[in-house]
Amino acid sequence: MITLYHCANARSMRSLWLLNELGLDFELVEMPFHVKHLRTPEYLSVHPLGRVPCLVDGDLTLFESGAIAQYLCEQYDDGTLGRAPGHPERVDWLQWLHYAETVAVHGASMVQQTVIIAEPDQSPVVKKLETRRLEKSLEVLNEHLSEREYLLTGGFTAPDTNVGYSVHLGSKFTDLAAFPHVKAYYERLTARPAFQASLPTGAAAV
Ligand SMILES: N[C@@H](CCC(=O)N[C@@H](CS)C(=O)NCC(=O)O)C(=O)O
Repeated sequence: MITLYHCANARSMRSLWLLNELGLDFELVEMPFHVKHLRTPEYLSVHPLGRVPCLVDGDLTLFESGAIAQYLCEQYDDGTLGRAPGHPERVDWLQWLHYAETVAVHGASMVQQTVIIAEPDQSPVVKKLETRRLEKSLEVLNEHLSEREYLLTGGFTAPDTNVGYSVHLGSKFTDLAAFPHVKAYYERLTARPAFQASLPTGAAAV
């Protein structure tokens, strides 16, 4: 049995989305995004930093959303969402899978600066720098997507869930209209039923 530890709108949305794309059965353990819930002795015994995502599959426990995507594809995919070693798109698959974090770190810094840190301690310099760095990372994506619908020419794959989440997060801090190919890509992604099934519902949606 697969269990995913998740917080609404956090990077664990990547793993949730991919599980949904793969059509796997899993148990979702959803926690409010607060240290009070993430740093309990019980959860620290699952993830040593008390962060999300964390995936448990039988005896195996995995954190890091990139590793989780790679594992799920190697274990459960038929070659649609994954690219095995030797496949002509394997190296691109790896590069874009991990590019997701290059984009997401700036969104995560902006969450810290705008939501987690109280206003008097927020830094206008950090906010400006992180927004600019987020935009630079989206520029690279925009150029890449000017010639293809998804990150790989071969179609939608697991890196699209990880990068797609990063774009979803980034869109809260910059206007995607400045990156038309990214905007169109984001619209394609958000139309997918598996993406929609990974969005928060109820109180967590606000
Ligand atoms: N590189 C890790 C980052 C995991 C991470 O930092 N997750 C954030 C949510 S987006 C978290 O759990 N933060 C809670 C905290 O730092 O207390 C991954 O991609 O899985």
